[in-house]
Amino acid sequence: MTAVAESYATTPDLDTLAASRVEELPLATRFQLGAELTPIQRAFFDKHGFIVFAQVATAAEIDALDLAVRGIQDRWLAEGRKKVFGIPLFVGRDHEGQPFIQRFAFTSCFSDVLRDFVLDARFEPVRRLVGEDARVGHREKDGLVVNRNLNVPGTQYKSLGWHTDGLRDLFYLRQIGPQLNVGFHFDKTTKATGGLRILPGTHKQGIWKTLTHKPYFVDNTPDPAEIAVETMPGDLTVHDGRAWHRVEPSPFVGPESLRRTMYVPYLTDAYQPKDESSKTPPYHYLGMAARRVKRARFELRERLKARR
Ligand SMILES: O=C(O)CCC(=O)C(=O)O
Ligand SMILES: [Fe+2]
Repeated sequence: MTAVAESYATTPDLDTLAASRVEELPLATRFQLGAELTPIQRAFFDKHGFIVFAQVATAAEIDALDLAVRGIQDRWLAEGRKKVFGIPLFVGRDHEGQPFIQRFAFTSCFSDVLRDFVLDARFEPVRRLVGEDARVGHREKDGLVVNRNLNVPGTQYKSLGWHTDGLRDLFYLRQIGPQLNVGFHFDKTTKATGGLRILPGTHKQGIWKTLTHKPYFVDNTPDPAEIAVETMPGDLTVHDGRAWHRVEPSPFVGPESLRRTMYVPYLTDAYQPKDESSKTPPYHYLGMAARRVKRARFELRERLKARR
């Protein structure tokens, strides 16, 4: 009756179940995105703080998006760009030692392929889950973010420790509000190959647990209660940023470890566009410092190796 991640099967009547049957569904359930979110889909998301919609994008669309991202990388590397609208890029190395952008911000401002894709009508029900008047913040927050986790020597971003996304609100002394993270997944990831891990249900924890349940970002050890959000290329996931989550690194090294995701900023608060003169938000300085240390360590190791 239910879809299990191992077989990646989907069942036509799954999405029309009564909401009261949510308890019967395994956490690995994969839903189908239709014209509206169904009661069972809403119940699942509300209960667990995340939901997976199977293959909302085709293989051809994924290829076109990937090509667009690589085009942006070529331009930004040629320009020697370090930031976009104040948001630092994460620039690491690929498996051949070439510069490789691992976190892009505001990509939809630099590619019509990306912009048109995220504005496509099929994603309307997801936008309305965030709010009836929610908009895609092309120029707000970090814009349309593309992450490329890669496990190679010299990587700047192969994983991410435990966190909630509410910490950013605290930096601004705002109350932590619901923040729905809508992600497109370009690659297959399974429990065994790394990827997103969530503590289901923790989006309903109090502020104290949000602050103290785990040390932010430094701890990336598996938790017995975590679940792996397994994805196929073209899947869309929504997770509540107030839930504890992390990204497990791939056990592979090199191109096989590549995990590409794209996160859409659906926003409902006052319009706050950014441009090239925008300041870097304070919390990004912590990340920049950490990446500088990582880079220095990597370069030192390379130099020592070269001397031997
Ligand atoms: O890579 C992911 O799927 C999640 C990334 C994430 O949690 C974040 O950037 O805050
Ligand atoms: Fe996050």
